[in-house]
Amino acid sequence: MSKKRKIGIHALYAQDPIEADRQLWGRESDPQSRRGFLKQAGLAAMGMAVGGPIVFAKHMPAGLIPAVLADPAATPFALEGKHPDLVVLNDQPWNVETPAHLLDDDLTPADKFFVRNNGLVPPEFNVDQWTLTIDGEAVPEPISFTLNELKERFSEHTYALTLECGGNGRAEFNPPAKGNQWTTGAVGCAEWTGVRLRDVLEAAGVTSAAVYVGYYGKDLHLTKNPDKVVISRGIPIAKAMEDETLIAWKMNGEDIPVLNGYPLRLVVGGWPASVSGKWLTRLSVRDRVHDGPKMEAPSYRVPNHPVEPGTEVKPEDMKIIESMPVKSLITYPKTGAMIPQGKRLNLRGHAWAGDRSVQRMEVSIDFGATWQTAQLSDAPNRLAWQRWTAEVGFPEPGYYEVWARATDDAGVAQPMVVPGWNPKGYLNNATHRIAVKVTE
Ligand SMILES: Nc1nc2c(c(=O)[nH]1)N[C@H]1C(S)=C(S)[C@@H](COP(=O)(O)O)O[C@H]1N2
Ligand SMILES: [Mo]
Repeated sequence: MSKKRKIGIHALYAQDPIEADRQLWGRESDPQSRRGFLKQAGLAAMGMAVGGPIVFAKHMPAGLIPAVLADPAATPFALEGKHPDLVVLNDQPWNVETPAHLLDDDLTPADKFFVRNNGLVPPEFNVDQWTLTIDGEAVPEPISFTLNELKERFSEHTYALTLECGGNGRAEFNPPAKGNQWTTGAVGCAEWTGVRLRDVLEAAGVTSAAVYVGYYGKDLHLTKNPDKVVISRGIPIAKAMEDETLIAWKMNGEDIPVLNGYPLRLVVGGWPASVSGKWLTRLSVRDRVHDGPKMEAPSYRVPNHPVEPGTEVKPEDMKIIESMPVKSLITYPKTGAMIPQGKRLNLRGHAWAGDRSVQRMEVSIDFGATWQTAQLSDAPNRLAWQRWTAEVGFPEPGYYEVWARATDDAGVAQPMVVPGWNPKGYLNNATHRIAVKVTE
């Protein structure tokens, strides 16, 4: 399905069926024949692209573009348990983003929460036997807790916490960065329930040698090699010890969805969500910066100094991303809204700022020439996004764009254009904009 955008053909048949066959199916078709005869390899590749084997492939006319690829707006095969209008960027592994208007809820419901998997969801397991082991140089000896022991032994805490993928907004960088082409939807804010990571580290006897806490999860590497670790990132000990850093088993009061880390995950608000390890089985309390897969450059790192777009940056010139930058979304109305002349429009959205809070929210209907202050609510707790609302009027019928800009408590505002290019396309916090048409 990741091929969809590249093909981008809306017609039922390609203009040039022979060329289309070559591109789509990897075969040469017979111009005299109404059918194309697929090579095995082409068939397998097409099966991957459409999400399953094409049962009646032998009847498929030459040059036919499968409907699933022909309509770039459609997300045909919804991910089980997720809202059908989430956008599938990749299904091996699953990477699925949420359109802005579906992020309108105060707390993102489980079925609308984005999915970013680096590997495959863990194969079947017995949740009663799930254990979490704490080990590493900065604990006296490894210690394990079953899920039930965690629940019984430590006090439970609930926080609303915003998770945003470090690569959210990547699609806008130029030259493009490889990786999932997230637009605006790799973000969500849910209420998470669990125990404090700090309480568990203290029970494990964390020593003053602790520098970093790295996680390990039960997901399966894409190669299906059980010995290969998919991803093992971590956070500095100070972030690990914050009140809001949770080892969670509930999202919005229910079991966490399997795709989002059931039965146990780390939730570290305000930092790239890649540090919020899913399917959590082990925490390693390190006496150095953790060195698991995807800690090394260029993963989740940006250049130390601004670079010209397209520059190759040496690993030693990159730093690990910590707090995410200030950002906001317009979640109502959906882009493309039409409103009658004379009617005022109520806008809504969320704003967040990593470890900081958002201090000011503004909207513009004239491409940023003038700005109007929006109402901004306090967050329910630290590291949760904040609701904003605004009411705007339009002078005359026509096309408008609504732009929204947040400023954090250190006075840093979102840029109106895509900020600092970096090799992996992280940290795009440019202002969100929507199209509005005012009709006569
Ligand atoms: N075990 C494990 N944890 C993981 C990942 C993963 O692939 N495996 N992906 C990380 C990344 S890059 C992100 S952005 C978040 C996404 O969390 P979500 O799928 O619940 O939205 O999980 C993080 N935790
Ligand atoms: Mo991510």
